[in-house]
Amino acid sequence: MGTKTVFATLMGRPNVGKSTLLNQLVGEKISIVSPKPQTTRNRITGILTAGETQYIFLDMPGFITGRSGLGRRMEQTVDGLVEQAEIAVFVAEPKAPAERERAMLRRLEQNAIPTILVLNKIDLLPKHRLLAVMEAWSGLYDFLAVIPLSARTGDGTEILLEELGKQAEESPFLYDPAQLSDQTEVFFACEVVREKMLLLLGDEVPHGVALAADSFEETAALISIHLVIYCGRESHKGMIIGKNGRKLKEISTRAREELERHYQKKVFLQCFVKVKRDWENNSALLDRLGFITD
Ligand SMILES: Nc1nc2c(ncn2[C@@H]2O[C@H](COP(=O)(O)OP(=O)(O)OP(=O)(O)O)[C@@H](O)[C@H]2O)c(=O)[nH]1
Ligand SMILES: [Mg+2]
Repeated sequence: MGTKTVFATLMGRPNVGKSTLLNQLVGEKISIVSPKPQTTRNRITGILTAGETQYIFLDMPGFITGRSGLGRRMEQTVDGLVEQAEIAVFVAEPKAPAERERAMLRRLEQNAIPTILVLNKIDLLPKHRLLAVMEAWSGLYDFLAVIPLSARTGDGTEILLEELGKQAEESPFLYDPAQLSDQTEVFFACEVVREKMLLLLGDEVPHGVALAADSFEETAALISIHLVIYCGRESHKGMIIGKNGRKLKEISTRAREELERHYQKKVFLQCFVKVKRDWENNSALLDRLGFITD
């Protein structure tokens, strides 16, 4: 038998666990994760090659209503990916469907997109409540399958892969089987720093930053990365840097440690904070920062 491929687009409201699921499926951290909604801002591709099947997963921002230039681009990314999806993996928390979720299902229906429903975070749900939740969702769409799952523990992911495998079509592999993602190392480094900011700073500040690499140099022994953190306000810059530079040091140390584990190499990481007023609405800068819509 020949090789097969399947494209699966992970979609759902912010914070339901799409990126955690992507990482669990691929078996490595590809997409950053945080307890704060709107963590993912771009399309992130993860690749799993198992036997003769190559699964290509697309992670993306959650369903949001974009208010800033950045928010609108995130919303457009979602809209484009929803409508172009080959197979949708609709991720939701195991509770009653919200209006936004119903609206998205209607969009999928209009575009006749085959959809698998994943009810994630079942590790948090008492078992006896699962059936009622599954019933509440099942009537909303002619799902290919409804799969309760825990992206955190990995429970249920085999069933999801099995269902997706049924949808795979004969095709040569589109990526080298050793490849896990198509994102650049520079982008990943910026994302890891942004994740640490989401984890270590309050709500407002990390949502108001964007990162770009000034330089990324790799030698046999060391990766040296210089990043710029753009923020919109002088007060945010102060919070990012912290008293005596302590906060920024903590952010960069945590990011460096993770990048060293990821690259299996020593990393030198320097982050420089710059105020760029209203960057979220600066179209040229958004282009440069890679917020290109799909
Ligand atoms: N208990 C539990 N927590 C989970 C599970 N999956 C994800 N989480 C947590 O849910 C939070 C959000 O996870 P993400 O993977 O960042 O969610 P997302 O859907 O990608 O969010 P956005 O990128 O903001 O749209 C994080 O704190 C995760 O650790 C799960 O199966 N069980
Ligand atoms: Mg995400």
